[in-house]
Formats: sequence, structure tokens, C-alpha cells
Amino acid sequence: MLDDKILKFFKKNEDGYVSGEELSGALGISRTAVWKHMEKLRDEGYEIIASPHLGYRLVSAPDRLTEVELKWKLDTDIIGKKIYSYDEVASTNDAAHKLALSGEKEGLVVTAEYQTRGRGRLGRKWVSPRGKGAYLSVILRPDVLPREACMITLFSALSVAMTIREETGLPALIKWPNDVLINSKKVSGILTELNAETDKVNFVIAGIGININTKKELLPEGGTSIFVEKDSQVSRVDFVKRLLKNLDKYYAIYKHGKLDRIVEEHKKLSAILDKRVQVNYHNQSISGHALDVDKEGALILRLDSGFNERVLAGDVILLR
Ligand code: BT5
Repeated sequence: MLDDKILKFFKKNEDGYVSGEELSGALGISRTAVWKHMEKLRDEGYEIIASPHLGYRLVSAPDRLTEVELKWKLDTDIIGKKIYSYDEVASTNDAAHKLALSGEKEGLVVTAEYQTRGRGRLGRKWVSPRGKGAYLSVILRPDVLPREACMITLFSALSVAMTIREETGLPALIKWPNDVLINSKKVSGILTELNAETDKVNFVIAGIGININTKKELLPEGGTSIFVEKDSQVSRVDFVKRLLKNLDKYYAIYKHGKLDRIVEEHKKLSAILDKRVQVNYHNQSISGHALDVDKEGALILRLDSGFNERVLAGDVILLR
């Protein structure tokens, strides 16, 4: 906690020095204790210079998804007002779920540097190498019916694709409903989990995994990362801050009921529309032409028989 307070001091004096005296006064600790905290921060990767007359100056921070780094000048209305950053968790979705059950407000974000049991849909695994990707979950409490919640997956994927485009210029596309692809390979996946009764959503956990600075050898078959596609590292902190901003924007649009706008934007970035696809769902497999995404976020398939099929969730495989 004291380390966070020291970092906030540095952030407020971004280009200047903070004197040891000022810090010891503000934090109520001795100047030797201030020095010890500086050593600890250095061990964590912060580059801090000390001048006998001027005090301490923060030169650079490690690219770690910490609460202090993410919240600094984060200009959002709901998403990320509160952030819990962990070094290691089983799954950020599980951690967020527990926090939601304990009554935490919507907008709370949980991040982790590493997940020991990162999850995909249907019990599948999400590969989460330490310190390379972004693994985060957001608590949402929208006043909607359970069937209206699938739109959350759509706007989360849209937020990820927009963030990749804005931060890196890479041509990210969305594979309905929950994958984001670059050059036909999966760079991100979304796991949306509901806590609901028949006619009421209590809360939703939107879990997002993105491969950012992940090297090829750490990725599963069919996966890619921003690093692999761009051949250079990006700041994970800057990336996640922009993602939180985009999530905040699309969540506001969703809450205002402007679902058609989300669907339209989603369709513009679709990797599957107008293509021949196979969709696997509920132990069934159907194939056809991906015709449309309707106003509720369902995929409309034109089957070979000429009939249309409306699919609410599933795994899409692009066919040649
Ligand atoms: C997903 O499931 O794509 C949802 C992934 C959600 C992960 C986030 S991380 C933060 C939060 N906490 C969690 O525990 N989960 C969420 P699905 O559509 O079922 O895809 C899973 C499949 O993607 C796996 O079976 C692999 O084939 C592939 N996969 C696993 N890890 C991957 C990775 N890092 N990059 C690309 N593909 C991956």
C-alpha cells in the first residue's frame, strides 16, 4: 500500500523530483523507511534515481498491469473505477465472480500477470503465459434479461478488435461470437459468464484474454499475438488502458439500448460474414453461408437447403 502511495506521488510529479522529506512527512514514516521502499520498488523493476539534494525521481516503470499504472489518468465512467491486480490467480473470472458475490459494484476489473487455470468456454483451457498477455475480467450489472446478455460478448470482442486496430494498426477482425483474429489466427478470446435467474441477470463476468507480447513458442496451434504479427513489443499497460476506455464506451452504448450500433460495428469487422462456415453447437454441426448477425446478436446462416438457421452461440469454423 505504501509503495502505491509513493508511486502516486511520483505520478503527480511526473518530470520532477520528490524529496525524501516530503515523502516521509506525507506517509508518516522515517526517511530510512522511504529509502527502503525505494529499494523494494527498484527490485520490482522501477528505475528510480536518487539525488542527495533533490530527492527521488521515477525514470521508468515496469510494463506490469498494476492498479496504480492502469488507473493513472484512466478517464472512464464505469469500467476500471476499481481495479484489483493480482500476480497470480487460478482464473480472473473466478476471482471476479467471488468479488461480485461479495457485493462489489459493476465496473470492477480484475487483472492477473499469470493464470494457473485460465478458462475458455465449455471447460476448455486458455493458455496464459506469465507477464506476456492481458488476462482480465470485468463485473457488469446490466438491467437486462438473460437472453439479452449475449450482446456483452459481442461488444467485448468489438472493444478488443478496436483496441488492437487503434494501438497497433493491425487488421483485427471478429470471429462471431467471441474470438478476435489477426491474419486468420486467434489473438483474443472472450468468456462471458452469467449469474442469473429466469428473468433477471444478477451480474455478468466478462473475461478477456489477449496475447500481447507472447512469443510464438508459447502459443497454442492456431494462435497468434500482437508481438508475432507486428514483430515488436507494445506497452501492455497502454494497451489495457485503451481497452478499458473502449469497453466503457461500448458498455454505455449497450446500456442505452443502442444494440443496432453494436451489431453494425461488429459486422463491419466480421471475419465470417459472407463466407462459408461450419457451426458446431449442442453436439450438432451445421454448415452454410454466414448471412447476417441480427439485432439480438444471433448469427443467421443460410443452409444449403435454402432455409435460414438462427444460431445463438457456437464454434465457427471458416470453410474454404
Ligand atoms: C475463449 O474460449 O476463447 C475464451 C477465453 C477467455 C480467456 C479469459 S483470460 C481472462 C478470463 N479468465 C479466464 O479464466 N478466462 C478469461 P474458447 O472459444 O472456448 O476457446 C478456447 C480455445 O482457444 C482452446 O481450446 C484453444 O484451442 C484456444 N486457445 C487457448 N489459449 C489460447 C491463447 N492464449 N491464444 C489463442 N488461442 C488459445
